[in-house]
Amino acid sequence: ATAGPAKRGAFILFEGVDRCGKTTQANLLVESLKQAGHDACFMRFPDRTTPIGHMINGFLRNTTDIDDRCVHLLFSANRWEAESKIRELLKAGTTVVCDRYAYSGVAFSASKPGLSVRWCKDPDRGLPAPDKILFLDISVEDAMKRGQFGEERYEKEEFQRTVRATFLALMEEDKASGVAWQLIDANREIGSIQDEIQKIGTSVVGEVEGKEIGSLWS
Ligand code: FDM
Repeated sequence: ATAGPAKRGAFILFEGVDRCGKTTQANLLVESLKQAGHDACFMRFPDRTTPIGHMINGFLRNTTDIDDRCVHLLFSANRWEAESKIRELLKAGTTVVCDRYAYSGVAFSASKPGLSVRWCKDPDRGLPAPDKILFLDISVEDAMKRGQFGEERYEKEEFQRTVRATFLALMEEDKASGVAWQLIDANREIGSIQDEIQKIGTSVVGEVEGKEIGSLWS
């Protein structure tokens, strides 16, 4: 008997406004998947460790100014430089849990005047598509109760409100095409959010068997 095709990993994204708890929950999901015997790893964008990531970091920390469209392309390039690694991990059976991806790319850039959603989506078209997008939703008001935003460029109340609205619009727009968004009420105890996400994560890992890795926005 020949073994069937190796079971691939799932590609699970966490998206949301600042202070919604994405990073905490993404790490908790990786741990619980590993405890259940799955291969899983944490990844985040922007990846500030690469040369492109250094440029992005300087922009976010306000040490350098970069044109809005130019920085949008850098964020996208920062994903493309990880593309083959993501595909290899998924093919090898590792579930990739990712803190922000192209949806953040669009939500943040298209919240600026003059940048359309369509223009913002184009550079990321063709990247590995997620099997699930967990949108950790919290009002900006409630997010701010968790402590003031920091000093980075986008950590401003008004801008974050616009970003949340853009995220919700992207989710709405995707409804017809069956993209697997899941809205999570993030204004709860860490433990109960974790329980909900663990159930979703476990079922997604089971569902990808035999399913090809998709291609973003194409
Ligand atoms: N961000 C993140 C973008 O503007 N575009 C992108 O493509 C991505 C991935 O960068 F304000 C923004 C979102 C956030 C900042 O913050 C990165 P964290 O705290 O490292 O996630």
